This record gives sequence, structure tokens and C-alpha cells, in this order.
Amino acid sequence: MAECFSLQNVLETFKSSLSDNKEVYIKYYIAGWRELVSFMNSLGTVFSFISKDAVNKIQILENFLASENGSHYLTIQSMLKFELDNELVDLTKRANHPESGCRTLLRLHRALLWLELFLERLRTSTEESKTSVMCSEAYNESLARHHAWIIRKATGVAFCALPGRDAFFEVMNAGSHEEVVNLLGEALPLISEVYQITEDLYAKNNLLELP
Ligand code: 1PZ
Repeated sequence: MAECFSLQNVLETFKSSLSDNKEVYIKYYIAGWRELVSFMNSLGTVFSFISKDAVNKIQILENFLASENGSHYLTIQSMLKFELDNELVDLTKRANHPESGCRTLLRLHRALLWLELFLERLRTSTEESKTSVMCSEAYNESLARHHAWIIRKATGVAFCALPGRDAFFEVMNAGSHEEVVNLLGEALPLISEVYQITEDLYAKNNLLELP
């Protein structure tokens, strides 16, 4: 039987992604994303253009991990060093390395901010809150500024198809509303820490605008 999504799993994978010295293991980082994609798929086909792109990016990173250079892709830190040292990153415009690990992971990293903002809204939401509003507010504060008009349009349409708050809590598969809220309270600092470590690393290397 296919394993079904649970918020607990997402929490576990992001927890595993942090090493003792605060490096981020790519294997678990993308496992976290796989979980999220399976969650999104359970919400309906309107989201398939989003999950296709996410899966595509996860796959690119998995291919690097499975390649002969795989050992360099153990953590985000080692990937950055390896790709930069070997000039495997297109820094100003897409050319010889249009699908570097660095630029690919950056897309997921930006989406992680959306996730953090959205889950924080969900955690503190009330019965009247609308998931579509929480989702698009989080989107406008994060991913939107990196997306072309046409993508922003399509995304706006998809948000309208989101299930309501109750149904949303239900699919998260983590028990009562109260339990979901507690679990979110546990998950958010972790997601936020992984986000911040990655953000600082990219900023320090001037990679936040990779094409
Ligand atoms: C639960 C509701 C789901 C809402 C998801 C909100 C995020 C909207 C993202 C819209 C992506 C649209 C499709 C393609 C976009 C790509 O152009 C960009 C840039 O990549 P490039 O073109 O430079 O290669 N891709 C992204 O920004 C990555 C988006 C990943 C989104 C993963 C969302 C996972 C959501 C989990 C839900 C719990």
C-alpha cells in the first residue's frame, strides 16, 4: 500500500536534514519535498503543474546524488563548494550549466519560504480564515517576486481550488486540529532553521539571484 502523507513525516525528514554541525543533507531535504509533493497531489489535479515542476527539480538533485560525483552532493554546503570550485554554475545567465544543483535547489529554497509563511498562517488561523487567502498572502510575500506574470496568474487560479481549512487539517493526517497546531508549532522552527542556514549560505556566496 502506498504510504500516505502525514505532517509528522515532513517534520521527521526536515529534522534529519540537519547535521550536528548545521549542514543540510540534500537527501533528506529532497525527501521532505517529496512528502510535500505527495500531499499536494492529494489536493487535486489543479496543482499538477506545480508538482510537476517540483518533481522535476527534486529529480535533478537526485540524479546528481546518484552520479559519480554524488559524494559532493551530500550537503548543500558541499554541493556549493564543489559546483563553484569546478565552475559548474551559470552565475549571470543560463548557458553551459542551465540545471546546476545550486540553481535548482535555490528554487526549492524559495518555495520553502512560502511553506514557512503559509504554515505559520495556518497555525495561527481561526475558523473564519480562508486557506486560499493564507496561501496567496504567503505567495505574494515570497515566491511571487521570482515568478513571471503568467505563472502568478496560474498560481492564483490554483489557490482558489484549495480545500477549506477543515479539510486541510484533515489531509494533514496529524490528528485533531489542536494536535495539528501543536505539530506545526514544532515543525516551523525547524523549517525556519533549515531555511535560514541555506539563505545565509547562498547570500554569503552571492548566489541568491542565480538565473
Ligand atoms: C498546497 C497548495 C500548493 C501551493 C504551492 C505554492 C507554490 C506555487 C509555486 C508555483 C510554481 C509554478 C510552476 C513553475 C514554476 C517555475 O517557473 C519556478 C522557477 O523555476 P525555473 O523556471 O527557474 O526553473 N519554479 C519554482 O518556483 C519552484 C516551485 C516549487 C513549488 C513547490 C510547492 C510545494 C508545495 C507543497 C504544498 C504543501
